[in-house]
Amino acid sequence: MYGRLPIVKMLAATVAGTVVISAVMLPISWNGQEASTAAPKIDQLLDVMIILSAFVFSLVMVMLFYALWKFKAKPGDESDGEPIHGNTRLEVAWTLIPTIIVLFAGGYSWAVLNDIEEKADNPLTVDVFSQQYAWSFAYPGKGYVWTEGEFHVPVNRQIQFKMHAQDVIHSFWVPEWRIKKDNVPGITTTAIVTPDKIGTYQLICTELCGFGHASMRAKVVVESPAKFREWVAGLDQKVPQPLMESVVQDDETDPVPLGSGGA
Ligand SMILES: [Cu+2]
Repeated sequence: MYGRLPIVKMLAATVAGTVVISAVMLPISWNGQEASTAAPKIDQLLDVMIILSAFVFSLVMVMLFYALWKFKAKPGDESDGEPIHGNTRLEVAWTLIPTIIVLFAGGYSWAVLNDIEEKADNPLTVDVFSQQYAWSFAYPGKGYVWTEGEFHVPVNRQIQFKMHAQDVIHSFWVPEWRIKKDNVPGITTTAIVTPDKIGTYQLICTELCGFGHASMRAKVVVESPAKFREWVAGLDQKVPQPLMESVVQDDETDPVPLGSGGA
């Protein structure tokens, strides 16, 4: 037998590792400014995941270095290692602990997702079209007026983005909103976000989609409802027919007139 593991010391080293890694990682603002109602909740989730990951990483490192130090062969020792037939307590522990961590992380993520995707009473629908290598946008409530490379949304109103891809998979990401969703050819995906800070942001394609992927960006303007109404009233182009077909196939889109409620 190897004797008992120095459990208390190993646990102390694991906790110390968790504290040090967390102290380095938590103050970093990984995604910049928070500009949607979902952002603080997602950032908090990320913080919890960082602490959990720091704990698991520290535990593995402590066990690894303990084993390296404790069971190192003496110089000149050419004999076989001791035969080992399992350790029930250890096996129960390394099954139970990860199970608890994964169930907790899954449950917590589920709760956050449920919360941030809860539908508001009067959402604004915006159709998003993505193709190599450009973004364009339509406002169904305004008779599908269409704009390229830049879109505006009112502040403090829930937006339901209906995503369409014309060729390959693209992905919709506005870092300050934290929301990220794939645009997949043949189906319509939905992203829900409530921007809560006026400003200009960047929409970034975050799915490697070809040669021009890095330049596939669009300007995002979050403004007051009045300014938004003015901007959208100035749009005079309608969605081109090939793009419109991908809207028609989406039987979920339920245009909410821009005039109703907040916008
Ligand atoms: Cu891309």
